[in-house]
Amino acid sequence: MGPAFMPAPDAAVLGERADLMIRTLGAISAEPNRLVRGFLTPEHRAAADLIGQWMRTAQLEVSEDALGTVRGHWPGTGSKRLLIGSHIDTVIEAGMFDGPLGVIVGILAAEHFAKAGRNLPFGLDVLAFGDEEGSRFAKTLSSSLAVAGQFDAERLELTDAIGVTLRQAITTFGRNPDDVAAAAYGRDTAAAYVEVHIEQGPVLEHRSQALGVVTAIAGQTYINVEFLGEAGHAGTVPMLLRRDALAGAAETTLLAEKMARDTQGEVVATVGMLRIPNAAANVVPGNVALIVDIRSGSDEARRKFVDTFKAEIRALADRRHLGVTMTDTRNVATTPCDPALQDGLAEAIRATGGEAIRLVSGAGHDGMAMAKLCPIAMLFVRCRGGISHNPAEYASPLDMGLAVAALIRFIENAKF
Ligand code: HGY
Ligand code: MN
Ligand code: MN
Repeated sequence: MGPAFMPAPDAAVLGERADLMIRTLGAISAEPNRLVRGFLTPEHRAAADLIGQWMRTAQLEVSEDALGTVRGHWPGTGSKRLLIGSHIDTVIEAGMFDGPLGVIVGILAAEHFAKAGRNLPFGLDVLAFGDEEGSRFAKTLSSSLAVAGQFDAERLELTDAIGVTLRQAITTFGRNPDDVAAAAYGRDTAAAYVEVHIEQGPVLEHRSQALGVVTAIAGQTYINVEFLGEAGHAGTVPMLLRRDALAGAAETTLLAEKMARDTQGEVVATVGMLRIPNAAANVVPGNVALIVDIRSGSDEARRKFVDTFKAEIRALADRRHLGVTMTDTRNVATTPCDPALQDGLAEAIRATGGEAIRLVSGAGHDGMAMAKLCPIAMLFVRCRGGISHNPAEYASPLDMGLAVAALIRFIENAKF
């Protein structure tokens, strides 16, 4: 069982260590002046190697699966394992904390038990996933879905922007695509999954709380909308005779914003990607595609929003004499966090002096995939100004240290 005495975790010291690790990992990027780390890229390889090194230093047993997920294992006296993880891939021009914070806090918490030689009744597995952001291949969460035993082999044929398939990218990364199935945990092994993540919103800061408990991960609908009008000469086509696809896309973007604002926060909608093939300043755009990201903590509210939104798009396309196609490329239900695990995290936060407020996550996470394997929970860490997916993203060393202390407390009290 190891020594009865274990030093109480020192949040300030742990926070400084976490901060140094975050900055060291944050320097691994495809570009010198901004953080870009895509799935199965050389930067992912370098980051995975660094994570593996930290896990070994923490006295964890390190392995890597076919999708590049690095695992650090600390054995327990029983066969079940508590899975702790997050992702190490990033969006383009990312912040350093989104993803890596959860892996680093997991390593520091597992190290607390490993260095004390304390074998709990369950094992600890820290997981560093490489594909949460979906910034390289169209479908995301491939690595956590594989761990959850839900990887669809068709994904191997997905191609990135230069035509490289996921299958080829796995091989280039040094892994074997035929081994994907071996990445999955058995349901009898995976007791639960806990993810620590920067909040990426302003609630904890507004409530002066370092930590919070997530109640659910908002459901998501992605709609690819494509308008077909008529390209024309910007100087000669009279305004009333135009079939301007970009004007249709612009009206759609403003419609999404207005409809979402009218829900008073129940639904959020974003157009973050718009494509104008053969764009030119002196050409009336004849073809424009956009992706609409729609999220809500309520599946019913999101479904109603999407139905109304699509009807309004068809009406505006008719008014503008545009053709329009709409394809749902993502439809993910709201993912609830396990109530008992939430209570365990709440008790741990209170033990570190917090109020343990509870909130919905508007951002998506690997927990959406892991919930298909086992009960999940998420611990949020205060995010300065609520800014994320932005180099200004920041969590303080002390808040990160409190997250480690709370996770240690959660693990000590957990019963699986
Ligand atoms: O889109 C999301 O919510 C996540 O950051 N991938
Ligand atoms: Mn993100
Ligand atoms: Mn994330």
